[in-house]
Amino acid sequence: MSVSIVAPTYREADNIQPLAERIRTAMEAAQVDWELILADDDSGDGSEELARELSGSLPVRFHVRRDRPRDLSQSVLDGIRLARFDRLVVMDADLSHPPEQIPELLAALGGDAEMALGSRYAPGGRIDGAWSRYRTLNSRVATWLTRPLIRCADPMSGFFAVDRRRLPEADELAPVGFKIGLELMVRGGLRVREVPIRFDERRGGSSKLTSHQQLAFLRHLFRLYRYRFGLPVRLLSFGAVGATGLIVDTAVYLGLQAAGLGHLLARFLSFWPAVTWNWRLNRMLTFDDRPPARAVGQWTRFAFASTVGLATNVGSYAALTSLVEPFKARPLLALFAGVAIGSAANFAVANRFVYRRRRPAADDE
Ligand SMILES: Nc1nc2c(ncn2[C@@H]2O[C@H](COP(=O)(O)OP(=O)(O)O)[C@@H](O)[C@H]2O)c(=O)[nH]1
Ligand SMILES: [Mg+2]
Repeated sequence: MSVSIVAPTYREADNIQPLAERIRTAMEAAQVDWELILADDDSGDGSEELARELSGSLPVRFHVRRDRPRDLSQSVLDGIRLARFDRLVVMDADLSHPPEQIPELLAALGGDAEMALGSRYAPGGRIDGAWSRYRTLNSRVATWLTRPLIRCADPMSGFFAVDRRRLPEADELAPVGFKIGLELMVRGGLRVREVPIRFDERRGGSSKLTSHQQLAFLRHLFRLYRYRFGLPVRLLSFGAVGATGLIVDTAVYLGLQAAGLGHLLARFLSFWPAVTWNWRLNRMLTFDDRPPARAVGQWTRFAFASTVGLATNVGSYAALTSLVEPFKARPLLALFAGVAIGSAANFAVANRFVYRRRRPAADDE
């Protein structure tokens, strides 16, 4: 049996040698042929030199991504591409994931299990070392947020075994940040078998899990929800963006009047910053899976979509209050209905013509 072990690293110089040695001991005992690929993000802490030295006596390879924002998931995907064997194990390099349990993961793979997941929360799993209450809560909340996507006790674990041939193609994946395992499970639709593990406190170095990473996680979750649930998630996102746009609209409208402008002019002018705000946020979030388009053209199309939305909004208000019996006596209800219908029209045009699925030739950079 043979396995490629991929460990993402960022400034793990203290841990690389003990990691490689513990893997060697464990693999020799289990008679597994192995290689360790350190998927590094240009740590610049001597890891590279160290790995080169180790590679004289152990099957250790070092891969560096340079000149790109660092990203654990992308590093792991690079490592997977480079692997010599199809049977893969992904694990952290900080000795949180015990190399001694790699054989158990490999044994759990196969049959109807397409991924064997090292699980801290499955019965029998445990966490050594004192976690702060904040860290525990954080981990629990993050796990709970994945419930609609995947049914397993520890989907956030970064310790797993998979067969490369079962993985989705790289262009079907869009992970950001730390949770490559979750990405593979959800987009690959992999059947998961959990193996309880003993999770250790990291040995040397320091954790890279920052608030920036947590934000990246929310973004990653959003992408996975959109992947899994499609239109409703896109609509929700579009609606939430619209609600923030309304705040911009109102603030500018009030600000301009405070500066001495008349209310009609203020109303006309405040529409544009709000449109611009919405266009930008939808580009960054709601439709960030669509191919990139030139900003000016896309803004113009979005402004058009918003005008259609506004016209539909006001138009349906007028129609409902003058033609439809229950609304005649309830103008506020008609206002809400107008907002809903207008937003739907806005969305429909944006979805079809603004953030286009495929890039038409005329819009090429
Ligand atoms: N390539 C790469 N590896 C990373 C990056 N951030 C963290 N890692 C590695 O990913 C693993 C888990 O990160 P860690 O900081 O221990 O996160 P924590 O276990 O959630 O505290 C470790 O092996 C890190 O060295 C990154 O930006 N790029
Ligand atoms: Mg760690």
